[in-house]
Amino acid sequence: MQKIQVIDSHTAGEPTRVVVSGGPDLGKGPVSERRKLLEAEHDHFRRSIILEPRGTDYLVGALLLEPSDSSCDFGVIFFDNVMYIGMCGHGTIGLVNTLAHLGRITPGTYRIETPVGIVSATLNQDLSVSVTNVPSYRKAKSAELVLADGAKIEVDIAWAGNWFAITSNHGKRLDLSNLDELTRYTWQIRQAANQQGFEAVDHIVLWQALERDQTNAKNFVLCPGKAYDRSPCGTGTSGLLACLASDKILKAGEKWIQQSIVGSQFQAEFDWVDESNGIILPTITGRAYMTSESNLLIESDDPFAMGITI
Ligand code: PYC
Repeated sequence: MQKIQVIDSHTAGEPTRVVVSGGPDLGKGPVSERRKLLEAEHDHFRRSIILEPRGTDYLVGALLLEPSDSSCDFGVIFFDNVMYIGMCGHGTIGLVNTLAHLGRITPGTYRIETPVGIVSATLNQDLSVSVTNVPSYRKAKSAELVLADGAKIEVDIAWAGNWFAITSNHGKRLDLSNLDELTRYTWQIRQAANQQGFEAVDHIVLWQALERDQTNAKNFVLCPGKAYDRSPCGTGTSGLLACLASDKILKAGEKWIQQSIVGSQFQAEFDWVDESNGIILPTITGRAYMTSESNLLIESDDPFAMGITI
């Protein structure tokens, strides 16, 4: 029987399952290469952890690794119900709070090797975690997409560790009672983006500015496997910041409070990497809470050992 030690947490409502031990041997190469190996030769591992009956469509997995880059403290590969995601903001916060829970780190700053670059994460004294993401930028402004029903929509395309189509021009009610419509609509945007020149786009962000409280904006984020992000999405918020920075709506160092569709929040800000090219370094702050410590068990004769694939 295979035994995989995992710790589950949620960051602003979105779950992360950190695989602490029991993962496949991927060697000691760069994490970007180990991600390719995991996908090519051990994809059943991802499926058995994330898919039903051991997982669920909105769960993100984080395989904890030794880094290959000697300047880093940890390595990680993130994955969901359909793919390996480049970076994950809520997942990095979940990983760091999990490492603290395990007694492996104390407050301080840690460098983490991901398949798309090195990020740094500070575990603050109050147990919040500030993640400085990979350099992020807007690739296209107001790209017009034609949806399957013929409607047109303008989206910004941004890189922030994952590829995003981002828009506030949607006319939709961003509310939990409207989930079916938000999912249907963002799935149409995803398909249109992939068919109309933006093949790599895997996440969709609908957002709206808020006039109340201290909160700047609310969003709905569709993840690659059609589940929605319960958190404000760390990489999605990074992508939005890249757009706001390029439009001179937000200045370097200014705080941005991003609310998710379930009402949870991340605080965000950015520094310029290269203002002339619109490249920013976003930092997202949030906190994860532990939800369980367990061993996943996989019996060799279990017909759903590798999960239920839809
Ligand atoms: O927080 O970056 C994020 C994220 C990506 C997918 C789900 N959450």
